[in-house]
Amino acid sequence: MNKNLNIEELVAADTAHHFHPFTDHKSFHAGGGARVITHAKGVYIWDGKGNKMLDAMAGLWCVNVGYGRKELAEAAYQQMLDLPFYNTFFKTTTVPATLLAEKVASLLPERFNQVFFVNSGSEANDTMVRFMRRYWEIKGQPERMHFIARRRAYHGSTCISASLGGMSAMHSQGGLPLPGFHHVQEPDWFQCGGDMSPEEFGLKAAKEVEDKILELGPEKVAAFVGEPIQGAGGVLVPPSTYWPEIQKICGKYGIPIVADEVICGFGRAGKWFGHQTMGFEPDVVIMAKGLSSGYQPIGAVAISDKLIGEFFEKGGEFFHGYTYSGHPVACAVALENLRIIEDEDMVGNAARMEAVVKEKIGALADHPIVGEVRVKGLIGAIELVKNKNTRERFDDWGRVGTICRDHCFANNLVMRACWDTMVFSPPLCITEAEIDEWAKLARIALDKTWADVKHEAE
Ligand code: PXG
Repeated sequence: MNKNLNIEELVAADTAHHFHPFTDHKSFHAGGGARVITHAKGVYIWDGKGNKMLDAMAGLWCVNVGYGRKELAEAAYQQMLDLPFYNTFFKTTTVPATLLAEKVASLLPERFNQVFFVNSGSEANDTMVRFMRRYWEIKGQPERMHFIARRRAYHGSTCISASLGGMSAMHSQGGLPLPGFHHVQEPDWFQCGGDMSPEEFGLKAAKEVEDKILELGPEKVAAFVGEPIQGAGGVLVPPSTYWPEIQKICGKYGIPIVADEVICGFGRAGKWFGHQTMGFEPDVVIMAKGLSSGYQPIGAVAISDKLIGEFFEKGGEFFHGYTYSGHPVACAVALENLRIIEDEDMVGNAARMEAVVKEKIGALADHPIVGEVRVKGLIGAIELVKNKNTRERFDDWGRVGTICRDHCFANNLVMRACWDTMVFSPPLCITEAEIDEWAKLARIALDKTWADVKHEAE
């Protein structure tokens, strides 16, 4: 870090020139500008004012190996010296792109042997949509153009991936979703399950997928797309009945399942991939984030042998790719990242730490403002409610979550608010002592939030 950095000047320059993503610009420009993050180590980040914060979000659900891993910087440095760029178009490859494709295929279930590289989760989903539509053309079923996804799903921010996602706020701007994208009930028992048991609700949510297939006509559906656990939607861990039923329904109508593993992949939910944790078998797997632990922008789409076999046999050229598909530096870093995850058994650590998080963060369920704590591996959520027993929310959904998030920040803890759901996804290297500290900081933030809004519950 540049020790002579003048943070006030930097913040002023940022406000003057930096057009930020996912930011309320009116309040941003009226307020004190951006928080500057200057450096990080392990599970901690530091801001320009010298505050050290426990990052229970791993950046943006992505820094799986934790911050400050020198090996990753060295892998990038060495690759930049050897070959900073070459493309992977027109029957060309580079060493790291090939080795990474081989490695990713080896980590996935056996039926996956072909991996397409992109630069982000959004591009991965765009690629998947182009692939699936082309696949069905090749199969002589060009009318299969329609995708079924869930409300509150997040699949990215390009026109296609935002259309595929089910975020109503994103759809409210610029004429989205584009035609061909349909959304059904998200498997959120806590918010939407009413008097049903979670298992009953899981079946009901899955039934909506079948209803939508029949409404559109099975012969028009290209694929069903879902995150094994919806992340930005509020860490919605589906009831145990949900995914097996989805598998049955999609099997019945011959509709491929796409698992968007951008958050759940690479150990997050306690196994290498979220579909393994949740117990279903996708035909396509979407990856990004944990693939490089965020040290480089890279994503990937893996396609099962069944789909790719027919595609290769009859497809000819697929007119699709990005300049930086399989970028050698990003691939070299991702390879080293996967080596670290494997050698240091970080997937095993996520599985082991699940019990510790359940014990320590789970203990917050006794708090008057907490309606539920749910945890799978190292991803989870804390629901903020007005009434614990009825699961009733506070008015103006999202307001209390923002209050709590601000109290977290003020107490040197990073957790994200998805409406009134506090979500977490810490680095997979987190230790018991760090989870202990996180739980203490979280309780302080909950106490302060409750003090602010308690009168509304009385
Ligand atoms: N799929 C999933 C499941 C994601 O979580 C994407 C695709 C898109 O990836 P890129 O790399 O294009 O951003 C994501 C990204 C949030 C938040 O507010 C979550 C994401 C991105 C930005 C904000 O929690 N997830």
